[in-house]
Amino acid sequence: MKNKYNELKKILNKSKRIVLTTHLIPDGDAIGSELAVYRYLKDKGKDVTIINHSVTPDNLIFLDKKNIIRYFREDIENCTKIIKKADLILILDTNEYSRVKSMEKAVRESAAIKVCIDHHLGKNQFDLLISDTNYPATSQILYEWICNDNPKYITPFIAKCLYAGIMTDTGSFRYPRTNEKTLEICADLIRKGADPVKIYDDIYCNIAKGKVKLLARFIESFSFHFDDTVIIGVVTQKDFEEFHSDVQDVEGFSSFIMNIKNIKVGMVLVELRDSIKISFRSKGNIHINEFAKIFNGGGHKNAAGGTSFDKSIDTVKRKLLEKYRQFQSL
Ligand SMILES: [Mn+2]
Repeated sequence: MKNKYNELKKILNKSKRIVLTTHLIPDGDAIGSELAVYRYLKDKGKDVTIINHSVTPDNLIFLDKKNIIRYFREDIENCTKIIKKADLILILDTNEYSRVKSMEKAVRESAAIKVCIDHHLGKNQFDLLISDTNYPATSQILYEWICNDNPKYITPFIAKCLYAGIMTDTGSFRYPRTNEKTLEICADLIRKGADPVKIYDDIYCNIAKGKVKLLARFIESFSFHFDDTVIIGVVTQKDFEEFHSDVQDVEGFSSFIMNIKNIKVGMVLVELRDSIKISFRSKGNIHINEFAKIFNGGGHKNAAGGTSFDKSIDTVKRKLLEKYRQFQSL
C-alpha cells in the first residue's frame, strides 16, 4: 500500500482541480471518506468538489453541516462542467463506475486521471487503484494514506469523519475484518478529536418513526427455513409508501436478522420499482457471495448482494429456497 500512497502523492502534486465521488445510497464510510479527503485536500490548497448521485442520508448530515456535498441531479449542467474540467477524480468506497449512477457518463468521459480508493472485490479500471479487501473500511485506508503524508493533517473534523466511516463499516467494531489495527487507528482518531459517544448517538440514536414502523412490518414478514437456520425478510413498495420511508431506511435490516439465534444465512428482499434487490448475509464458512452470483450479484464471503428482475416476491422467494437447497448440498 505504501507504494500506492506515494504514487497518489505524485499525482496529487500535479492536480489542482479535484472531484470526489462515491456510490449511490452512500453509507457512513462513503460520506466519512469523502468529507475527510475533502478537508485534507482543501488544507493542502486544492480546489475540491464533492459530487454525489444520491442525497446524504439524514443520519449522516451532521458530518456535512456546511453543505459541502453537491448532488449531480440537482445541477447536471454545472456538475458536468466541474467533472469535465477536473484533472483528478477520486472515486471512494466503490470500484464500479455503474455505482456512481447518473454521474457515470460524465465521470467516464472526463479526461481527468481517475483514482479509486476502496476495499471491495473488483477489477482495476482506473489509472490507479488503491484497494485491499482486508480493510474493514475505506476510511481505514484513508487514515493510513493521510498519515503516510503527515499525521498532522488529521484535524478533529477529519478524525470525526474517519471514525464515523470505520465505526459504521465495522458494524460498531464487530464485523469479521475488524482487527487490532482498526482499534489502534480509532484510538488515535479519538486522541485527535473524534468523540465516540457523540458520533454513535448522531448516527444510530435517531431512528425516524417511519423506519421503526417499517422495521415492525419487516419483522412480521420473516419466514424461517432449513431448520430455522435460514431467514427471509421482505420489504415492499407498499410498505415504503405506507410509512413514508424509502430504500435508505432498510439500512441495517440485514445485519439485524443475523442477531437471531441459530441463523446462519439471512436474505432480505427489497422491492424496488423495476426489480427486487436482495441482500445476503451469512456466518462462518458459508460463501454467500458464491450464492449471490446465481442472482446477478456478488460481494464478500459473509455479505453480498444481488438483483432479481422477476418482480413477484413469492416467485423470488421460491427460487431462493430452491437454489439454496442445491447450493447447500454442493
Ligand atoms: Mn466501505
